[in-house]
Amino acid sequence: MKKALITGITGQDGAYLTELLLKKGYEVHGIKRRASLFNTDRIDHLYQDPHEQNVHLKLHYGDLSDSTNLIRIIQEVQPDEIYNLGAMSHVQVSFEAPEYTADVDGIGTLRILEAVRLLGLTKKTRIYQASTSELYGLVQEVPQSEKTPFYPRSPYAVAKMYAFWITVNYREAYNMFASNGILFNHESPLRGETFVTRKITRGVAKIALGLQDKLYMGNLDAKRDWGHAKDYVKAMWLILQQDKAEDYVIATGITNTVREFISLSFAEVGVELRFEGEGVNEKAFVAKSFNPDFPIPVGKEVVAIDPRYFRPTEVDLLIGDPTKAQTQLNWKPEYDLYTLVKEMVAADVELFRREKLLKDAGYKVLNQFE
Ligand code: NDP
Ligand code: GDR
Repeated sequence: MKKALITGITGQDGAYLTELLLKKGYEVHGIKRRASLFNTDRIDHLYQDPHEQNVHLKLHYGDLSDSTNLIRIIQEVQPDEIYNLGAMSHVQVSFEAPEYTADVDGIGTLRILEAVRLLGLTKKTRIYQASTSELYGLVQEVPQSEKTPFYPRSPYAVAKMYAFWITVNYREAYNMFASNGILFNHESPLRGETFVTRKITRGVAKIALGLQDKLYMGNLDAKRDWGHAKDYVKAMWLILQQDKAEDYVIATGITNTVREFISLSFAEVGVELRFEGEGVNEKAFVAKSFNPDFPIPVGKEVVAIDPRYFRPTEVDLLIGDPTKAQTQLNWKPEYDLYTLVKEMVAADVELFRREKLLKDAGYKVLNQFE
């Protein structure tokens, strides 16, 4: 039985990857951070009581900022594959916590590589590094491929650039099987609530159910190549099954603006929008409302701009060229933007329907103080 170790197992990708690897018969080990509240919601359905026989999912407390703990866990587990998904992954937050981001996202990767080397596991353990389309930053060329030069535009992207190159360097210097997946944005109903897609689908669901008035957004002109996390974790696995360690772009090859994502999401609840104005004065109003389940008045303002969400340096346009992954990995995504949006909006409508039911029945929504 192959053993995999996943950092960031409690995140969006960690959850989908764990599910995939368990299905493939792996013993999966994950590193979770100690938190003052439970933080394993996304993988609770996969959790097995450690007192049972044949437990295939095991969690270890740890942190990418702590070498001692990473070395101990890697020594204990002796993994065949390590998926380094752990990171402070929010671009805007990285401007507020740049040193922490550099430590966890940049040096954290070095700590994993060095632990494998020090423990003499370079022949046994294959390493996947979660690299990102944010490395491309300021547009040099489109579509972006493995050959496109990097120009990172945030402390997050700069830290990930270090992680990218230290992975390449350990591969070349010590002949390790260490690969970067340069993944473009990928989303799902498990996406963190403050990333733009999930913020939109949650907002749309709440507005449709009468639980929220308006959605405040940042830059609506940013263009992203959005895929589904379920498709993208398959690529991570494929990258580690190759004969040779290499780096791969994983993307759909199609780009859309944030504004378009908003329109598609409102369309899922039967609402057509009309955008008016420019920059900070842009607003969106309900132009047509044709779903009797969610009767939103025509003319209602549902989107406005809050400059707080603008970034000091923005990444304007991402569109990936997945040719290498398609030909060498035989990777092909099953979802497109429409099926992704449909699934995300439906999941959030379901989530907030439950909240509304509780609220209407007089129960207080948990974790909210008055
Ligand atoms: P999430 O933010 O959903 O998950 C991040 C994970 O990292 C969580 O499990 C989090 O733990 C953990 N983590 C955060 N800080 C630390 C730390 N100091 N030590 C150990 N673990 C830590 O991210 P995604 O699942 O979306 O992304 C996975 C990886 O892929 C990240 O490295 C991200 O930067 C990268 N990436 C993501 C893309 C995307 O579009 N989703 C695209 C390209 C790259 P906790 O749950 O406790 O917060
Ligand atoms: P990104 O994702 O920065 O691409 O990083 P995010 O969803 O945060 O932003 C995408 C674009 O939307 C614009 N935007 C807003 N973003 C947020 N979060 N909130 C808003 O209100 C808002 N309004 C407009 C942003 O300015 C940006 O242009 C994600 C993360 O998962 C990274 O970890 C990963 O490496 C990259 O994707 C690929």
